[in-house]
Amino acid sequence: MTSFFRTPYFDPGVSNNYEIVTYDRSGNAIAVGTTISPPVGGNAGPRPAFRAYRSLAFENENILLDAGLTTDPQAEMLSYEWDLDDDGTFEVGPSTSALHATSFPDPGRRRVRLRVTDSVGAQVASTAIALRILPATGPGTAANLMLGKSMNSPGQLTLMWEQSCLGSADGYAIYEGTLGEFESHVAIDCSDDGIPLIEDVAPGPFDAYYLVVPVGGGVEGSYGLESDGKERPAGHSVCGLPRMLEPCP
Ligand SMILES: [Ca+2]
Ligand SMILES: [Ca+2]
Repeated sequence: MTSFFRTPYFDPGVSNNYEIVTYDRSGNAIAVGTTISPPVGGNAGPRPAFRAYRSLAFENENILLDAGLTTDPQAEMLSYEWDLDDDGTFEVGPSTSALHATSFPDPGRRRVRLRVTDSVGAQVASTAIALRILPATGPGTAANLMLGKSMNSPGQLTLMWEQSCLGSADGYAIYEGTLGEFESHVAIDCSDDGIPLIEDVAPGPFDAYYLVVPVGGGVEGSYGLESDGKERPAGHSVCGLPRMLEPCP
């Protein structure tokens, strides 16, 4: 029997050691090693790697997939595709963004894979990672907001957040304010469809804070809970009494 294995994992111009281990159904194993010296030059495929911010989530709760760990030996522009049900069809993408937010409507186990293509067309798929989706328990889940450097727009920030109200928020508003001057914030972006739960923003010329709030029916929901358990504005329960939304640009 002859089989072929493709791999993007090699270093050109030096000896690379590989070992193949085969198992039978009883667990007996046999290993065969070989050394290959790939020529210098040419293109090597990308090396896909990703992580999920939440491998355990409720149904319809946002899960952020981040392929930012992917590398390419030629440091080429990469495009990303996602197979969200591990059936071999990559139904999301291709996109030049390494981030993808998704959710699943039913509880159960899901396997997700990433496929990356470099600018020469070399394409490599990752192994799958498993996600566990739990039955929803109703509204009131506090949002987690993450902040990082934008991978697509140098000098900008990427805001990533989770849905804060299961099933009840259909959009979001992003506010920017000056640190130390609470309620100095003004609206800088808003959406009425709730997706994507990722936005790049140009940071202000000051020490800024950001608020991302869910929006339902034109009113602003809760800002969520602070780490000390308090909520702003005081007296509002999570996803409870709304405050009127400020005008969005
Ligand atoms: Ca390449
Ligand atoms: Ca698929």
